[in-house]
Amino acid sequence: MERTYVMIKPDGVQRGLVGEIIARIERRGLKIAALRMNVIDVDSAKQHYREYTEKPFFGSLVSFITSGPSVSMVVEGKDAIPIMRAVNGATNPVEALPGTIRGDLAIETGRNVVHASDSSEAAEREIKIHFDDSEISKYSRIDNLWLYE
Ligand code: IDP
Ligand code: MG
Repeated sequence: MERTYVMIKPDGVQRGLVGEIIARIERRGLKIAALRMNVIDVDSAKQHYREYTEKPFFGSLVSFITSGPSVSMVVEGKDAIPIMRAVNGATNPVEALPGTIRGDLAIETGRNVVHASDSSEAAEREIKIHFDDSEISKYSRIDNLWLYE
C-alpha cells in the first residue's frame, strides 16, 4: 500500500473539473484518504516546489499555485504513486496521452490541472507539507473490500 500527494491546481478548480478529476481517481481504484480545498500559502508552495527554486518559471509557478483555491488530497492504494502519475499523464499536455487527465483536459505545461508526487520520498515530504497526520483517514485498513496484496 502506498500513499501519494495529489493536487487539483487552481486552474482545475476554476474550470469546474474537481468532480471529473476525483471521479477518475476513484474509478481507477485508488482511495481518497484526505481531502481539502484551500488557498495554499506562499511558503508551503515554495517548499512544495523547492527543487525548482533556480528555474526561470519558479516565480510564476508559485504565484499560480497560490492564486486561488486548489484541492489537496492524500490518495492511497497499491502502487498509488506510479498509478497517479499515469492517471495524470505527461507534464506537458502536448505529450500527454488521451485517456489521461492532462491528455484529455489540458493544453499547456503551465496550466496542467493536476499534481502527483513522483517518488515515495517526494510523497512523504509533500504529504507532510500539506497535511497533519490527524487529517489522514485510516479507514481503508479495516475495509476488506480493498485488497492491496
Ligand atoms: P510534474 O507536475 O509532472 O511532476 P515537474 O517537472 O515536476 O512536473 O514540474 C512541476 C510543475 O512545474 C509542472 O506540473 C508545471 O506546472 C510546472 N512546469 C514545469 N516545467 C515548466 C516549464 O518549462 N514552464 C512552465 N511551467 C513548468
Ligand atoms: Mg513533479
